[in-house]
Amino acid sequence: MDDARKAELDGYSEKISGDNLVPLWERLKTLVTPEPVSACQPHLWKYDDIRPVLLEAGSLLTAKEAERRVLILENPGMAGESKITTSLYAGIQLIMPGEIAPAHRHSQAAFRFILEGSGAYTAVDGEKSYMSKGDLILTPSGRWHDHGNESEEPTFWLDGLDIPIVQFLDASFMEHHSEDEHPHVRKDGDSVARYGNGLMPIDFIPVSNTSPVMKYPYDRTRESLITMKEAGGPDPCHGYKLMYVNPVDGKSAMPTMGAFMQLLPSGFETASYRSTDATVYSVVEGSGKTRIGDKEINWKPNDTFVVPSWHYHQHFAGEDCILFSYSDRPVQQALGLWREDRGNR
Ligand code: GTQ
Repeated sequence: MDDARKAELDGYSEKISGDNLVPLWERLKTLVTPEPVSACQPHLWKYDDIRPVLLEAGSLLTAKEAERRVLILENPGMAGESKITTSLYAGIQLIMPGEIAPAHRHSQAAFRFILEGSGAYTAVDGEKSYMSKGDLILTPSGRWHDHGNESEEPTFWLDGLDIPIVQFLDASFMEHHSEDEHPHVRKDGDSVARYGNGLMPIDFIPVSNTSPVMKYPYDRTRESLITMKEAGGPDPCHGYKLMYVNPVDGKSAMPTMGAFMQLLPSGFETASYRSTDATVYSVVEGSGKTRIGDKEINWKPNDTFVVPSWHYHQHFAGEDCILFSYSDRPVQQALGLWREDRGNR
């Protein structure tokens, strides 16, 4: 393009900018890309780095003062945005013995993936789910929830929330309960007994598209994985991988976040794989490494790491490893956008 034409086109853009108009021909290439382009970067957060500073926050302010005593895991490619991936939030929460994190409810859905401690709980609409390492506990959209710690030890967990999705849709509502604790109106573990044993009350009518099971205990998840491993036949890309499901419809336990648990046998090396759902991993057992493009991340238990959308990656298990992960996969699948590439190049 010669200088005169460029000046003419620039002049045109300048002229219409005051009318809140922008020529698409200047933007098309960045708006509609041939492949996903993301600010999200591969990154590792080591539990050994987070634990001491979070404990320090434990003596700086109470759970009640903070409302939630959490350190946000912020992706270095999206500083200031409180996101771990473009669509999802992650934080590590601490509750000290005897504390209550007061009851509130919000549009954002959350889950707790327990890292350390036992005897603390999350109560959802007054039903307590007690925490042990590796448990997944749901807090569906719009339900009252408070956290408490009846044990003698600090309890740490990974919070996964769909905050950036709700923000993107401008659909956030939040309220505080009049009391710190919602009245404990239901028996502890009620939802697991009713819906989590391969049974369901006859004529049950679901009130939402989130699983009615509030807790997926680790001992059961682990038993499933170990049994599968003993039977053999790992998937080349995933090892032995399970998805947390809503027993009502067999779909993802949560509509906005897919949650998964996988076992990689000692010495296993996964085949190169990529998918459009950026994925957050929390290491439950074992140590190993993950190669993401040309970056290598060495991880061990309770570390958190992120694999961005459409990045080839491979996991290497130094010993038998169990990895929890979550992503926006159910959102992309509901919209017909999800893609994977099993490396058959
Ligand atoms: O526990 O309700 O990490 O509302 C961020 C927002 C946790 C919670 C977070 C929240 C919570």
